Amino acid sequence: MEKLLQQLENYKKEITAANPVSADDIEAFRIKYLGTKGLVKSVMGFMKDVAIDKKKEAGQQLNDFKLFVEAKYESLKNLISETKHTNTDIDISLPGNPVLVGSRHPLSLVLKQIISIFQQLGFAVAEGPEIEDDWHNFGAMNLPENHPARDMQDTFYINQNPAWLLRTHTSSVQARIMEKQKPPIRVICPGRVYRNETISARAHCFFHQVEGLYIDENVSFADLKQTLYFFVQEMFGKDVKVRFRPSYFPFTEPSAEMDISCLICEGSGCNVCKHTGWVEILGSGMVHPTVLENFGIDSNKYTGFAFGMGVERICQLKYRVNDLRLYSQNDIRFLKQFTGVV
Ligand code: 2U9
Repeated sequence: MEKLLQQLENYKKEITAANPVSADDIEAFRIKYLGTKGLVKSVMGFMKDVAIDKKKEAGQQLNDFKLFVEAKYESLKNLISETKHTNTDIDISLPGNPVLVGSRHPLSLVLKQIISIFQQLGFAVAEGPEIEDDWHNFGAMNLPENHPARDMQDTFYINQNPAWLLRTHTSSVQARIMEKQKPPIRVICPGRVYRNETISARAHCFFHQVEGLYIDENVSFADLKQTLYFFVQEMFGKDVKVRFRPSYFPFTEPSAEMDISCLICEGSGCNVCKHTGWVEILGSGMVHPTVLENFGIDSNKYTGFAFGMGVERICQLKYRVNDLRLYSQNDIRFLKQFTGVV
């Protein structure tokens, strides 16, 4: 028994020191120690020479020895499968598979720029729901019941509940702000709006707006003009000229549309400006007293100006995008032209 234990210790030392690396050497190790004619089988044969009262202990020792050899063999196999991956299969000198990073959508780029210009003037940014009720989209905005903008032709109503509609402008967001907040209010509201129009190069069933609202004591039309002049100079450059034309919106009085000098022909006349030298870029006006009173704001104490612009329109003028459908077709040849332009 003593001799057997000594013998097993010697074998363990030999096995611990064994260091086969290649697959062939590890297989030779298996055959030598764990094969049908291997060492583990042959030491098991010693059992028959062990005295009867020592058989239990000897069996234990031999079994431990077998587990020891098997564990060593498993660790050698794992080692080879790890080195196989790092050294043999992967050629680290090969160029990697290119990852397409993509780029910002032109409307996102332009929107980001519009927001940052108004932020410089102290405007906060607010967002609101795209599904609205009649009051926030129309009623509060002084749009009378029979106004054409309420017509089923223009507005998408929700089938399940026609009291709900898809907002036709982001004025509904300003309405929600005026409900909660008292003047001074200085905010811009960017977002998607919906109108039921036949899709063409010049119209889509949705587009993006930025509307602005500034209400305080002594806000004047001069403030409106200077604010919007600053905006176009930042957006289109210092040389751009502006003009205001009288207009009409139910929610502003007086109302005005703003044109900028044509960026293509610099005022001399071309197709883009229809030979007028001017292109329309946004609508604006002094907030109608009725709209202020709708929210409990004293129109004798407070005045305000508001404006609205289409992001697609600004992007069209800045980058000469002449078909509205391009913005939503996901054509990579169109989209990749805007990588890093702003
Ligand atoms: C409140 C009061 C007044 C927002 C305004 C316009 C003029 C305007 C159009 C421009 C092109 C919409 O995207 S477009 O089709 N918008 O001309 N929007 S004043 O007036 C408001 C808003 C909120 C409480």
